[in-house]
Amino acid sequence: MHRMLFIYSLLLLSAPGHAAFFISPSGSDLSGTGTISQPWFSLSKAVEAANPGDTIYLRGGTYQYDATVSIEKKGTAALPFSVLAYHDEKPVLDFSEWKPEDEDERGAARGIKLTGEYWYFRGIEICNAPDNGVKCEGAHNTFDLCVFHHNGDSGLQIGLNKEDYDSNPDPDHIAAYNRVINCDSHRNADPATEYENADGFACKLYAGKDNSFYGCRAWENCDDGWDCFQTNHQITIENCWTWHNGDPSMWGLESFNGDGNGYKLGGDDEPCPILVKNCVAFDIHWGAMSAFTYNNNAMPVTLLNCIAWDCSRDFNMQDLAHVLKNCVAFNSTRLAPKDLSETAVQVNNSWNISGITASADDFISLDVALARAPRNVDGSLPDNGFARLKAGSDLIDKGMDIGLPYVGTAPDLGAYEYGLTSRAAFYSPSWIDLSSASDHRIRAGMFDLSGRAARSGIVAASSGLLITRRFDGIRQPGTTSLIKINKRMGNDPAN
Ligand SMILES: [Ca+2]
Ligand SMILES: [Ca+2]
Ligand SMILES: [Ca+2]
Ligand SMILES: [Ca+2]
Repeated sequence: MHRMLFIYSLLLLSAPGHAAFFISPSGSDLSGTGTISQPWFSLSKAVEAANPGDTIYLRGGTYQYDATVSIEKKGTAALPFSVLAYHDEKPVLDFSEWKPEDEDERGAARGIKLTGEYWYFRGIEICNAPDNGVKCEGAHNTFDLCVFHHNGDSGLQIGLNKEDYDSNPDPDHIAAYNRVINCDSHRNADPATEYENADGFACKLYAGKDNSFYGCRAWENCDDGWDCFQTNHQITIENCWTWHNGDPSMWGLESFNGDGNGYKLGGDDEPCPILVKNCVAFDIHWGAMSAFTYNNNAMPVTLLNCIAWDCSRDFNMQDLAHVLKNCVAFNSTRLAPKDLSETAVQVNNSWNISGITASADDFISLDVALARAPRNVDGSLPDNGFARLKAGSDLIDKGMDIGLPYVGTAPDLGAYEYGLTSRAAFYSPSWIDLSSASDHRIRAGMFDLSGRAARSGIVAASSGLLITRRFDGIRQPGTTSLIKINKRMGNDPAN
């Protein structure tokens, strides 16, 4: 059958009148105009020019900055600011040329300090800041596909401090409602404070409501992978991996106070509701530190389908009625349930079920090289067999139905359901109306502004019929997406 493929329609879904600004490592704040042909150099310059709804594009290459990029402006849900890598380019914000004069200056020397609201960052690498790569004290912000590494304190830290929290008239809604999606944070370390503070991701020291992490990895940080110390609002950590934090041998022979937990889920007797699900921790060996620790949280922590292996302690959940369901532990020095409180609610964990044995043999691979492999093209964690159950594992179908999707007769133990090929839809679904002048099938693909395919699908259309197609892959409601629709002529059912 004769077929012809052509672009049927190209729609840019952004409200008219919103500006796009460009920066480039070879740009100039003095002679540039912020256009693609005459970009600026500094992100600060573009932030200064932007209004709500505008987009700042970062061309690829390394930007050497020597001062904090302060972002204070507030967008709205309908008019967010966007700071995006341009297409598939790789912008790196490198703060290594910044040499603070003293410890006071260093302690405030963040790469980006964000007190603004509704900022969406995508595809940006932030490294070598003397303090945090990013310190987020704002709300409703999103970090998507960003990488934080070799910073002098935590890669990304969300929170205030007790003084600012206590003195703020509305503290619960600042440092709040931030989302961290598909980000990596590694090799952050704070030699200036004897390596005791630099975590991969910190949501600590008085963060506000409802911060969440999804699809992120933290490894080889001198302190913890995740740290939720001293905060008291809901934090959700989902589908994340961490390993090999707190290893003093990585940082020379200087005085070393790194903790080296995987997920530190509380601190200092503050009550903090924390939900951790489908998360992985391994190779957590230094000190007597733990893959998952409640760390004196004054509220019970909930752990669903989490897994730990090769750790000093796997699940350190004492004192309270913590909830652990469908979790797996093996090959640790102090195996669960050794460090679980007597009141912990334990349901269908690998150590609760007689007749099964959790071991490396249950998995396709536990190779760290696969854990640190490049992400899938849509930004999700690499789907290469790492931490995935293999056929015949006795952990399959041994879980309890806790409302997560599953296949087979029951949910499996551990982070990933055997045979479940579709990735969890994280983003809110969107619906797009298509109409067709004649009978044919339409291939509709959705791309984000970096040119990355988010979702695609085939729609069978009849003449004059308005059809509605659901897409689960749009990055954020209200932000700009690109829809490309290819129409295939004829009625070839194969397409
Ligand atoms: Ca510490
Ligand atoms: Ca820490
Ligand atoms: Ca087994
Ligand atoms: Ca199953």
